Amino acid sequence: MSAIKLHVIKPSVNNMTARVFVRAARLDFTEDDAYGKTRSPEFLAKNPAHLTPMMEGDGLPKGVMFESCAIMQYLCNHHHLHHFYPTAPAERAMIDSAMFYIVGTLYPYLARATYPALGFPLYAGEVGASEAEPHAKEAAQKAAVAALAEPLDVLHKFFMSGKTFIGGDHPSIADIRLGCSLEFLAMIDYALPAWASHYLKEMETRLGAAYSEPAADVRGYIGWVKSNKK
Ligand SMILES: N[C@@H](CCC(=O)N[C@@H](CS)C(=O)NCC(=O)O)C(=O)O
Repeated sequence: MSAIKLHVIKPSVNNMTARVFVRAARLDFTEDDAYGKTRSPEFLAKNPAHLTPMMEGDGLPKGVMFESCAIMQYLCNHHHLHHFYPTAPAERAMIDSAMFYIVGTLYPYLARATYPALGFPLYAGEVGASEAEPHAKEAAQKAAVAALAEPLDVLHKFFMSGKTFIGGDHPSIADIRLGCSLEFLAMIDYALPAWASHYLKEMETRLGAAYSEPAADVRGYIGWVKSNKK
């Protein structure tokens, strides 16, 4: 039996991140489709946060863990996958810095910009999730789209700074998190800067089927939502 069991929701880029990683790292894993199951008593008993990706793994104190980036960090540490997550403290610090910036700054803008169109629930307390008038929701969504440019520029100029990837000449776990996140921007036909389109192509070329296979689920979902809107 595989040591790693991933519980995933396939149209999600948070999930795509973990799904690409286990494939790229050639780990032995199984996947369970958790769509519609995350609030079930069985799932909640394992993971009260009801979030996917969730990984079941031997030796984890609670038997499971969640958060896409933490899953990648743990698996890199456990399997000594230094080409995805360098061990030198200064190099690792840059990967961590980029990854926290992606999930803490870029992704909240990206979610506010794309979730309404994707039909995904927005986070409580946000305009999009409130009883606000449609014009207020639209204004909030537009503001989020406009806000994306700055973190994208920082990721390019500061973290990549002339290299192909944040990880240098090989995609790191921060790159996997970034590439997967950017996939959702197709939902709103966001005009990616040229460097980002090139970067996504490089990610897919370098990681091959490890990237393309989970990407197909996200792209398929986006295509399906778009075709239903016509
Ligand atoms: N920061 C988390 C976000 C995880 C997340 O939001 N997962 C959503 C799918 S995109 C989920 O599982 N939702 C199901 C639920 O809340 O019941 C990560 O990167 O793993």
